[in-house]
Amino acid sequence: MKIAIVCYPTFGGSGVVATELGIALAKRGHEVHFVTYKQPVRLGLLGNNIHFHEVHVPEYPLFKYQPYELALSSKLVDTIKMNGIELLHVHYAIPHAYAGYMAKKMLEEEGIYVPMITTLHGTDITLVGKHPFYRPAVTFSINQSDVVTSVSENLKQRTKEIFNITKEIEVIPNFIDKEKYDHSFTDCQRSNMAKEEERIVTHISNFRKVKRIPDVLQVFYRIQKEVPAKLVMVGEGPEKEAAELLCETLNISDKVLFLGNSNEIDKILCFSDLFLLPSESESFGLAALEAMINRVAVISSNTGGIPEVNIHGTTGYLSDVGDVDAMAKNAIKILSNDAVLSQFKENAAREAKKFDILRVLPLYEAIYHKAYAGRFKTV
Ligand code: GMT
Repeated sequence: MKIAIVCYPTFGGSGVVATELGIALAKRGHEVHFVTYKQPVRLGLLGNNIHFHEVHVPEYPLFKYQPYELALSSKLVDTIKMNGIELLHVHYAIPHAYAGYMAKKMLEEEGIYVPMITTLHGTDITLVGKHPFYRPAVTFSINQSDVVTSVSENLKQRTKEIFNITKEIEVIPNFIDKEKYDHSFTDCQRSNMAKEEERIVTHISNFRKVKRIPDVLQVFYRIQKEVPAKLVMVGEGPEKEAAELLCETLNISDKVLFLGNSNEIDKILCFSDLFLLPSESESFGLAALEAMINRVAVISSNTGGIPEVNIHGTTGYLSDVGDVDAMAKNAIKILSNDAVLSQFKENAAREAKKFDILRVLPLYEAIYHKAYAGRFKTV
């Protein structure tokens, strides 16, 4: 099929999922067209089956806010017409589903019917909880999508609680490409990060409030008092500076490395023993899944969709949001015994394989075909 994918091109989870999905679809022979304002960070070389169309929003002095939705919907109309696109898949409701709907309607005026799949990722839903004035537009664009998917069962329930949704929501979980991790790095360059006897604890995120970065540091503070350890913090975001200050206050700066954004997540996870994800809310927790496939145990909060990924007592442990004592206690239990640690690592990799893209991709393909077959039924 010829598929247009709309996503955020940044390091955020939804952009990563959309990009990896597009790459996998292209490998399966589909023609994939990414439509967004910058080439997605995980998208490598473009080729016969993978194309990128940049949405450009010209600066115009009259506008206080440049109209991205308008530029996106116009770009979609052009891209769909010029490339014979058969299906539109938008990741993240705000404003992608809204712009997608406008494009769809403009095309219908010309007798072109392109079904739209909207995938909800979580922050598009919670954002409306915080800013209810978005509700009418988001409810409308979700209900007007031909198919709506959510990345976890929990997100599906939350969406139904927050919005008046008339559309069925299909759960298609996030995924990882197991094959990418089948190679075992012979040298993770672990010695660059920590001493032989030290455990390596890792956190990867966009350092927003929702990630509860101070909890990451408080858990690590307790860990390093009991077990020799280093903490590797990967990512950039508004909480980073305060985190660096808190490290000084806790007197752990020499044990914490801030690496910034990275395209080499798998290399970092390769030398990690434990992943910390104490988030306030998390629709899925893709970062935890990426850790697990790299044989890293997970200590997380029990919020949102995380329990669908991190299995308590098997791949790691879950605790209430903010319960840093319980998180630290469980982390120490895993880290202080070699046999226990390797059992958790093995379990993590095994459970992660259940989310292999080869299992998940056919679920998307099935809804694509269903939506395409019913494309003349306008919603
Ligand atoms: O919070 C993030 O890490 C970014 C955010 C996004 O919208 O890109 O991630 C959301 O989507 C990811 C992919 O589906 C999920 O794995 C994350 O759990 C979700 N984040 C939240 O719900 C806070």
